[in-house]
Amino acid sequence: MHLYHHRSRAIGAAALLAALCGLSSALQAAGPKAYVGNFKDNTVSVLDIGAGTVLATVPVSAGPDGTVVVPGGGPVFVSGASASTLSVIDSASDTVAQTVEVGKGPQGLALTPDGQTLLVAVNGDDRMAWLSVASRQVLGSVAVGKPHTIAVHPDGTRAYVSSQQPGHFALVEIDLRTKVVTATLPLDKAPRDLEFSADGKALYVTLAGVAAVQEWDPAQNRMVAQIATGPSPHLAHHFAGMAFGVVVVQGPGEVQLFDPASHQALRSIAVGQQPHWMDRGVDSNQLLVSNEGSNSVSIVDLASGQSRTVAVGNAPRKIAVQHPAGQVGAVPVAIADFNFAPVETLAVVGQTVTWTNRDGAPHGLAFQDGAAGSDLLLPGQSFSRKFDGPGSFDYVCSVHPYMTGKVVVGAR
Ligand SMILES: [Cu+2]
Repeated sequence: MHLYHHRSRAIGAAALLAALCGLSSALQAAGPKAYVGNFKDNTVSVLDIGAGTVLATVPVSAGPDGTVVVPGGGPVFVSGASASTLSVIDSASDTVAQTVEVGKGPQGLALTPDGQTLLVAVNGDDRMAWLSVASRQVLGSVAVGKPHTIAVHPDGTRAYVSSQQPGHFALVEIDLRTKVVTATLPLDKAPRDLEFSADGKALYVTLAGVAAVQEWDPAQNRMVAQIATGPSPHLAHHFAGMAFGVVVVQGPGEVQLFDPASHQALRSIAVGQQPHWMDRGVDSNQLLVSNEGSNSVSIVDLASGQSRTVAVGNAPRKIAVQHPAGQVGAVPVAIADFNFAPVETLAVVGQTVTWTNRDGAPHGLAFQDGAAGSDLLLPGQSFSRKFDGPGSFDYVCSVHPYMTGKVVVGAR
């Protein structure tokens, strides 16, 4: 909580300065940032995407691997695959604010759609752990053999983990509500990465030694198609707002575009050597690709096929772009068994909380601050409220006033 206080003061001071000096347009011109882990330097390069420059080089835990940027100016989590810790970078100052012990050799990281929970593939300890983004406390873990990367379904209900357990390669499905393994889908080769399409209908999987991307149907837990690529595809995705899917192909050093419906390759764009990872840039035509073999990042315009190259540190692997807060999903609260679950909900400024009546009886919502609630929420119905400022917001069920709850909204 300390950190959040600190950050809100810093933002307040910057806004005041901008208002006094008429600098607001200059401040707005500062573009979004991207964070790239340099695996052999034990640093993260912070890029200004618009300017194509390196803003800062931040020392982090050894073997920077999984990287997650919490949208809207939240913290950046970087796993130290050669250590047992995560580095937490404050994205306002681009310095390490905290180092969190998570267990041996943490690799892939993933954020739940509500922005509240970070999932960690603790490879050396054979488990997937989860921690609170707000408190940075490890809350629990579930056994998974040699977990490598993690993909969360866009509806937030489940995660898939690539398991590189020798002799037992698999995709492991975990129910995120109960944190129980619900399926283990065997693979004949070691899985490399897995990503959900933005609509949640496809799970794209890459395997060691297979020159194709496998498309799995998460509704049926089976492989439904293969997309042929050049040698060594690493990461395939269909990002929100893009008309096509994209694959980083390490062998030829390119990004391949494909048609998600027909699974046919469309065209390829050359990037650097041994490209490792990618993220969607500031619009649906921009892609950022880390080039492990040429110590650079390519900022690719998918429409024209043109790209700019930015030099970074030694062996850049994971790259993640800082996206706006609007892309943080709503925080769900269930009304069940005449209780609000959770009773206390954490949110950030600008975030929406959605209550859904999962009981057999009608309930309602009355906020103590007088904001509009709902007199009657029938079973199955939902109510949403967006929180535009920080604070603590108490509420009760308007039908059963003994049912109480609270939303705590923190600054970003
Ligand atoms: Cu009630």
